[in-house]
Amino acid sequence: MNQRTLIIYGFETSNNIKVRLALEHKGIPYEFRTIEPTDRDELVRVSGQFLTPVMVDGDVVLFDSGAILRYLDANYRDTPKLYGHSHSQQWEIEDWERFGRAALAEPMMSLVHARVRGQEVTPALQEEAAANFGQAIAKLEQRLEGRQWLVGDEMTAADITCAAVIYRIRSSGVLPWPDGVPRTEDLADRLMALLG
Ligand SMILES: N[C@@H](CCC(=O)N[C@@H](CS)C(=O)NCC(=O)O)C(=O)O
Repeated sequence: MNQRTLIIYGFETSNNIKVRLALEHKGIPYEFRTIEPTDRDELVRVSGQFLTPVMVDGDVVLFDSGAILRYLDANYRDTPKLYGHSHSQQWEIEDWERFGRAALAEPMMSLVHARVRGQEVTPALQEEAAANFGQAIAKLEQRLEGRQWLVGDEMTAADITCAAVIYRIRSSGVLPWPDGVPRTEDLADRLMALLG
């Protein structure tokens, strides 16, 4: 497939980093078009909705980071797989991907969405988010004991999803970073090295 250049529209957020990690891991050339978060006219013209990332690959237009990862696996078959090599492995990857999108990302999203809505981010809301994030990180740290990857023996969509969220939380300082989570930090560092 493909003489054309795949395009991603986005800006610096976990879901955009996730898609870029997948493209780098697969070695698929792409152009990243940075949008201004306060001006989404082009995004809406291209994709008919408001959120990033958006992918354009020839005639195919997609939004939602998880949908884009699945599209890449289904259509770029001669590149490293993101969703495993067996039925049961795919289920396990999807379980950890769900964890990355829900328990791990939710504390950050609750604060970001409150700010975007103009709601007051109270100390109580912040404390609740920090406590929930601490619990999610503890689960990840435990899972990574004695293993390099969340599922199987190679990088998958599970690692990419969690690493992008971890990187974003750590670099933005939106939540206090917990002590004593070296395996989680190492996973994020190894994946972020893909972006140079
Ligand atoms: N389910 C979507 C969520 C997309 C999403 O929430 N995108 C954020 C950036 S990560 C966004 O554009 N938020 C709108 C805003 O910032 O106002 C995905 O996984 O791609």
